[in-house]
Amino acid sequence: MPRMTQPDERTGPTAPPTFRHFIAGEWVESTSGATFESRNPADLSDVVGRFQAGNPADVAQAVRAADVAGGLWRRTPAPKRGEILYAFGALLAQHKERLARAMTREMGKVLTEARGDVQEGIDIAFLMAGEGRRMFGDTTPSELPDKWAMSVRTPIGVAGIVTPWNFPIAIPCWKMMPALVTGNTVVLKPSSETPHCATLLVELMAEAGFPAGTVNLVTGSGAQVGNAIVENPDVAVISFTGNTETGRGIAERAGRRLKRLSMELGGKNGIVVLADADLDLASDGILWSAFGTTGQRCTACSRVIVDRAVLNPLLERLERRTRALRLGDGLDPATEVGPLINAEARDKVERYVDIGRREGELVIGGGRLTAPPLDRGIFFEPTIFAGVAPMDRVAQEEIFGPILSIIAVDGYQEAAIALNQTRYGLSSSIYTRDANSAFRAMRDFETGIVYVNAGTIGAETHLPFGGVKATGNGHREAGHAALDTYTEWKSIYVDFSGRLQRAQIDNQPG
Ligand code: UN1
Repeated sequence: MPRMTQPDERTGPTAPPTFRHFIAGEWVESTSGATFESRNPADLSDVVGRFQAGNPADVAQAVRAADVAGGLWRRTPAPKRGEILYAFGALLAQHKERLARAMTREMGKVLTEARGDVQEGIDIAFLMAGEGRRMFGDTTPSELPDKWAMSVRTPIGVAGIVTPWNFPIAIPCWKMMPALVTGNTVVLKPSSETPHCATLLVELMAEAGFPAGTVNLVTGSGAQVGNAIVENPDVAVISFTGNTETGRGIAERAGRRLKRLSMELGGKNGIVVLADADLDLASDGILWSAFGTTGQRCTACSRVIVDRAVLNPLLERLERRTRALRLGDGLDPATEVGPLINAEARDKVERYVDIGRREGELVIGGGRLTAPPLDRGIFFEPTIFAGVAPMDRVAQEEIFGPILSIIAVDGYQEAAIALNQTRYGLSSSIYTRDANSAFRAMRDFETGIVYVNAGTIGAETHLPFGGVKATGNGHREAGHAALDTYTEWKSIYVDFSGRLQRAQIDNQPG
């Protein structure tokens, strides 16, 4: 039976609650009758909840609901749509602490970072709410007399939003806010690692006043739910953040159907440290970028390219400070580094530690943490390899964990070459006290985001976010650039001359 409110059904005194899809404004069960569970990676005995294992039939219902709701929503004045985004942003702010705690419990990032994640959702909600009163097009002169010309943004239709677990509130908001303010409706498929965060988010969206059917949530696997969204002919635009391999598969299938596609994929972000850098400042930025979120950010730094003249003093600082990092449950205020997301992620990190041991030399870390209470979760030591060459596998392949490779070079030129020697191009950084070197880096680094004297993480929502090369397909999220993903341009000509006027012909001599 459909329900209007989210249930908190417990089948026994200790059984976790079961949550539902949100389709056409109602909380409903999957037609599959199956559920899956989400667990706390800091303590695997802690089951956050059970969630619907969605299937293609559920997706078909959600897309139909979104399609129907789109008829009215696209005709709702954009400033009115924006007001609902404002209301949602305010609700997110009001519930920030509750959501942050739920996030830490479900995916492990430390509480201060979880608060930042929710804050990023609030920021984009307010930014996009304002777009309801901007959404600028061009008015421009016509080449003919008594003729008016302008271009306006129009919604594309139903947006399929497929999101990862590492920013379980921020990234769905980055995608849904611009989609909705421009008049699209959405079907959200969150990562199966973070269905609870998505459920809490969608509850607040319903409360904020998004009309029934404008926002739909279908939980479940990529194979069952994600694929069905990508293949559905009534989903006109897909926005995906995740690994490059999955993204490539989505892009191939969506490309055959000529869908609009925004892809935010892998990264192998580097920090260059020149000989004149402030090494304490650089260490701050490197530690935060490499081990913040346990290295599980698209923007995380996994390569440091350092001038040989300062290699040893930098390494000494990094080793000392890495040794002092406190690992644990992110809800504990003393914790600086939380767990990895799951056992599969830890296996992958371990495989790369083996590779790193062959390619470079282990400076610190490299092992699981198994002493109680960390044995209850998926903990891995922050790890540094030195003596790595730019083309080594640990310096080339995305690991998505707390592994940092140190590459020594001589001077800016070599550093810039090494920095760009990667198939990815999301974020990069340079530490230097020399203004000329900083400006050369801003020009030379082949990434969508460049930082000067700051780490590779911490992008702000009012600037374009995204990368070049294999990091994506040229689209940008956040900032006003995000509107491009979710709108079609319509060019409109109004001839008020009362006669036939032929462009390119009647205004030419002869
Ligand atoms: C991501 O890891 O996919 O710049 C997003 C940052 C954050 C966003 C990261 N604002 O690190």
